[in-house]
Amino acid sequence: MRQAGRYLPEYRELRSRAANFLNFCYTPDLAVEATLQPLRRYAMDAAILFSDILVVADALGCRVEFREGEGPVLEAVRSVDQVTALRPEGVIPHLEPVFETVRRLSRELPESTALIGFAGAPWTVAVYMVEGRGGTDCSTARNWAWQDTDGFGRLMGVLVDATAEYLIEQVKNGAEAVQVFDSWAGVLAETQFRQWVIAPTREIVRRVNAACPGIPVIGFPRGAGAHYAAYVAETGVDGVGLDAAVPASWAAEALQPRCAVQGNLDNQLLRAGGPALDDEITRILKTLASGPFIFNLGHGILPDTPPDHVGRLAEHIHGWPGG
Ligand code: 1CP
Repeated sequence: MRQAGRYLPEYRELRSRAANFLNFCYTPDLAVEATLQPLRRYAMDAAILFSDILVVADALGCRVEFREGEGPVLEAVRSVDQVTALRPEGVIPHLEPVFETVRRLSRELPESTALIGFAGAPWTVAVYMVEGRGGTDCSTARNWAWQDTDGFGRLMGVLVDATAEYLIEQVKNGAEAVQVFDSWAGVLAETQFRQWVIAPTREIVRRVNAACPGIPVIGFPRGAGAHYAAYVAETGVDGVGLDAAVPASWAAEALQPRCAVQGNLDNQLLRAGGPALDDEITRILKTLASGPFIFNLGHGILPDTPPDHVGRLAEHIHGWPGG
């Protein structure tokens, strides 16, 4: 999940130096620094590349703008003609500044700190491209997918290719694991979940595994509920990110025998702090830390989280046997 961001005063200062959020992501000096800021404060075992999932939409030619207080706004893609007008061949050249950031980070980070690259999953990036903004119920994308499955499938095909290439390029430049964020997986009914979450993710995992043997792929189908089991069994991911609503005891029984699990502290509790935070960290560790496990939040860190709470979390985990 996000570990950089607005909850850190030094991030807000750095952010104010870039003209806009995408320039921030495309300026290696700033993106390297934003990635490293949380590691300077806390004993984190891994760094997550500072970028955003929407850079792939931008690189395809679907212009993205991050507006203060409003979030991302995109030129909506709602027809096959608009899909045909996208520029898949431009993706890798456009994202060169991100690869430069990855190269610099891989040189700067100590051997013991893993560098995690990432991309949005095709379904989630498609939702932003079709809706044209965040914070919707994804109904324009879901409706297109039901009414014109082949047309929507064309967009998904472009995104599968671009996402796989982008992740492989991150690994070639130094990422040691990659995570695929499917933040809107949870809105889909079973048939669409299989078609637009499981199938494209399986294809991306297959391509990354073929090009980058030994590099773990972590999937995060947020809100997938009972679909988590099929997601793990059928996509071939090496690790799965759990949102905060997934019962840890169920994940230990149903998922951990097949892959590593990552999660799943409620980001609201990290912000709230206090004894309930300590109790919950302990409960998650007791339930999951005897299997393959990466402690994480169930979703990104909230901007009004007190930085001390994050420090307390890192200390608590490192104090755990084997932490
Ligand atoms: O400075 C700012 O105010 C911008 C806030 C911000 C940040 C810090 C955005 C805008 N993106 C990011 C960075 C980011 N995004 C990272 C880098 C790692 C890190 O910060 O440590 C990562 C991994 C992401 C991933 C991301 N972006 C996701 C997937 C994970 C998730 O949170 O579900 C999604 C959905 C986005 C889209 C996005 N980017 C930014 C916003 C505000 C949003 C959400 C818009 C919405 O739908 O409401």
